[in-house]
Amino acid sequence: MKRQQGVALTRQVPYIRLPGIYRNNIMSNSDFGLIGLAVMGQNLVLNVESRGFQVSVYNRTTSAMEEFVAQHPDKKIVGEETLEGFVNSLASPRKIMIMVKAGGPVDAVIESLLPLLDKGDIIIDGGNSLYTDTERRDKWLGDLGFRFIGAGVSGGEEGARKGPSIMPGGPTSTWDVMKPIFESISAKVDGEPCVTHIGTGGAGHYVKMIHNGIEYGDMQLICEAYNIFKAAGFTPEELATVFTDWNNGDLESYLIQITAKIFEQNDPETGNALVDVILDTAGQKGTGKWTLINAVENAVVISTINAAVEARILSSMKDKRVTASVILQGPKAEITTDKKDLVKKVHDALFASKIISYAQGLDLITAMGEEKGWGLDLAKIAAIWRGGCIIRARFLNDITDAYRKDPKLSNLMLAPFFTDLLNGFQQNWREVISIATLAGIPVPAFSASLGYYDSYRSAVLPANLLQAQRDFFGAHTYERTDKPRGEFFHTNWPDVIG
Ligand code: NBP
Repeated sequence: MKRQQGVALTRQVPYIRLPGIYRNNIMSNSDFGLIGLAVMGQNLVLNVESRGFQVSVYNRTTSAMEEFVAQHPDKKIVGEETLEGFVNSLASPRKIMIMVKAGGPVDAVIESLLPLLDKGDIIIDGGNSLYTDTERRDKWLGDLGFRFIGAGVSGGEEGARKGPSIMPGGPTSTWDVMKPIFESISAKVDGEPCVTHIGTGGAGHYVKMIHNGIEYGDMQLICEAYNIFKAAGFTPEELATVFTDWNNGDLESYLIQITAKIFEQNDPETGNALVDVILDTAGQKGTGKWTLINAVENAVVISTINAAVEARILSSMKDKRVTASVILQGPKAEITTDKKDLVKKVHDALFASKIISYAQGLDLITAMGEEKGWGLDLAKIAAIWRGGCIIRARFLNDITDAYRKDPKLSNLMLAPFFTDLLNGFQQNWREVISIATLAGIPVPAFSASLGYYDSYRSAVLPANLLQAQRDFFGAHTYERTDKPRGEFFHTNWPDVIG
């Protein structure tokens, strides 16, 4: 067994190398173990270690482990070449976090770990696993006497290093064991750690999935604002100023902040703004798609997130779009609205759409929580998104307040604070969508959000005609406006020839 390690030990004892093996007889076992030393794993290890814990690490490809350990000689990090060595280096009950690619690799790691573990040891899957996989693993490992936590970790590389938002799901008793480590490594907002026990089973990974869906929505809404400003002739410098100003106001958020920084970044090769040389095709890893599938299964509308996922798909069809751009006609993408006026209008449209996106995402979390009996606390979920994660934003304080005041809130739009905002924003929101549409600029997420808002506030929708159509071709029956609900009627519609 070969053990590589960063030198600094808790008690500053020298590292002892015995013939043939690397071994330290004096050093205590590690408090925490992590498997998977890619970007997230490495940064989480540094984070955990920085809070005073000794961490053992293992990676399938040994060279990655060796390089990582060598880069951090002063840290209490123990590198192991073999899984056996890794497992043996951990204090009992072992706490092992897996940070590998979601899907098959997680099962592969668990399967190779199981013969080496003792009952009661804790495995934490910190990757972006599909919550149904987490539910399966929870049962599988629970039945075998092991303890399992499926924890969503958000914040990317920087969050993992400095303090992520963590969404753990699993048995309460296992959470209690992990709580001190999770609370110490998580981001803090107003002294509160951005981690809470989300619920049992796959609840943590489920909430992380919706978090990612909301992230898709936020990013697309910002892109639509940018596209409108571009058509109005804003330079990258002007865009940087707009987003910096927004970040100093009620739209303050990580994504607005990094967007301002992106506009300030020049391309060393051309000297132009870097954003202008980046190809307009977006990638995705699947959490947005999973969110959509789950929304359909739960009959919950998440039209903003849906539009965001579809926008990425359309963006990836670059060749088809280029071909169509010279065949299909539309107006010149040019906006002549006064720039200051436009900034205010787009601010309102963006904020209103963002409220809708969160309202929809939280609606889906509520529906699924009820379906699964997870007992989810929306105020706590919103609170742990206030720091560390990609969607962290000032207005999550207001969302937290709204759910603290009314835990049974039926829709975020109906919390008085957000109702007032939407009522105030709605006129500019409409105007922005009109301006963009008349200039042929696609604003699918702005439009989907407004469509949801208008549908939700419509006491009467045209579904009367829809029910008539259904009854016409399929005798599906309908209810009447002038009869009690629950009474169903059918009409013998005329035959149609053809
Ligand atoms: P990746 O998702 O790129 O995974 C790379 C790691 O998985 C490497 O350590 C690799 O080992 C290991 N691995 C693979 Br691939 N197949 C394996 C197998 N069959 N057995 C053992 N190890 C295997 O890493 P990441 O970007 O750090 O993300 C880790 C997890 O965290 C993912 O689930 C990701 O979705 C999630 N996440 C990522 C971010 C982010 O910003 N990147 C943010 C939040 C969550 P190798 O070195 O031997 O190939």
